[in-house]
Amino acid sequence: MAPGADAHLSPDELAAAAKAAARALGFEACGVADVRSSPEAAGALDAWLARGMQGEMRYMERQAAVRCDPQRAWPESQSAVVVLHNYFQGDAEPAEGRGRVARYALGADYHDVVHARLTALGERIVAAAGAGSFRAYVDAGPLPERELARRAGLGWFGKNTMLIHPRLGSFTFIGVVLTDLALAGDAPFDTDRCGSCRRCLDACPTAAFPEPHVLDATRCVSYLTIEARSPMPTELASKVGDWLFGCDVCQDVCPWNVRFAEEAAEPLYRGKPPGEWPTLEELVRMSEREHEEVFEGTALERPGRAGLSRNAKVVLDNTRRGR
Ligand code: B12
Ligand code: SF4
Ligand code: SF4
Repeated sequence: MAPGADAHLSPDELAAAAKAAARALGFEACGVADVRSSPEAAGALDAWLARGMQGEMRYMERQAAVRCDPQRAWPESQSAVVVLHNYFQGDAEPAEGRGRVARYALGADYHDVVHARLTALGERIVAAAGAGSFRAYVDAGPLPERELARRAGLGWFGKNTMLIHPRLGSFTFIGVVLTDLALAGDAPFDTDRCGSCRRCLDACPTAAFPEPHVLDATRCVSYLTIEARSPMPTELASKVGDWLFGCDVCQDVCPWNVRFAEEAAEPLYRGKPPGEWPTLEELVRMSEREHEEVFEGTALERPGRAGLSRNAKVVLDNTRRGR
């Protein structure tokens, strides 16, 4: 392993400085993970890909080798500072004539919000050390973010595959700052606190869990409404119900969220009032320009006008059938 950048502070002092900076920037939890590759995570990812559960998400195949080895993403990296940002919004009921939007997408695009904050975090770590460099990742890069969060002591993998923090629940984004500085690592979260519960598995509207801890993305409403570009398979479309974008069902039923999820402190994650969202009928008719005007800067840009219009038609059909 190449020697890390020369810091003025000890690994313990640097880790403490990073955690204080993360708190000051509004992250609810922060831990430090080592950046070694993970054979278990690589095995889980390979098995998932071999079963074709990634569907049209070709980037998951292309990046497979890099995904479980942060040092292939950035060879100089020595430590991963991992943070959680709570985005929970209590009541996310849509208004009459509108579809349901997953809570993570109600406000500003988290890629922008978290990335800006991670950059500030990286700068503060480097400033505290007096040396070094960093790279910030949230969702868009080829990192095993849940595995890094578990290794940083931030939670366990629920049967619904979510990273669950014992005091925050799972309505959190995971952000990662890789740095070439050496920071003292935290103890990995090694216990599974799901016990005999299986509420998420039973509640999933499309039966997307072939077994606990494994999600067949090709059946998941989140994939079908956000990532997939093809028309929705008829068998699944009728089960999507009123979800226009994403899905929160397997998190809503989780006791760890029922008990601990609190309204996000971050105002940027708050959505506009339910009555101000476009109606399903409006979404079906919307032009490219209107789509851009309404959804610019939000996660709803991802499926594009065609994707959202497809979803709106599915929800309209389901509503008419009384689902
Ligand atoms: C592809 C993807 C999806 C796909 C597939 C989801 C999935 N479960 O795999 C789809 C489009 C369906 C999706 C949906 C959602 N997603 Co998504 N998604 C991702 C992405 C880009 C990669 C995930 C991945 O690698 N999947 C492949 C499978 C095999 O990996 P996995 O189940 O996560 O398992 C990994 C680890 O758990 C570990 N592992 C698994 N088993 C074992 C066993 C052992 C012994 C060990 C050591 C390790 C290990 O290794 C695996 C490979 O890294 C990540 C961002 C990132 N770069 O990581 C976000 C991410 C997972 N998504 C996120 C979110 C918020 C969502 C949604 C809630 C959005 C919504 N409301 O609609 C849903 C949740 C659905 C669900 N129950 O998972 C967050 C999750 C935050 C959290 N607290 O867990 C992430 C981390 C993005 C972020 N930076 O915040 N997503
Ligand atoms: S997000 Fe919805 S569709 Fe996807 S696994 Fe969870 S409950 Fe099932
Ligand atoms: S609903 Fe139950 S089984 Fe599913 S993730 Fe939560 S605690 Fe685990």
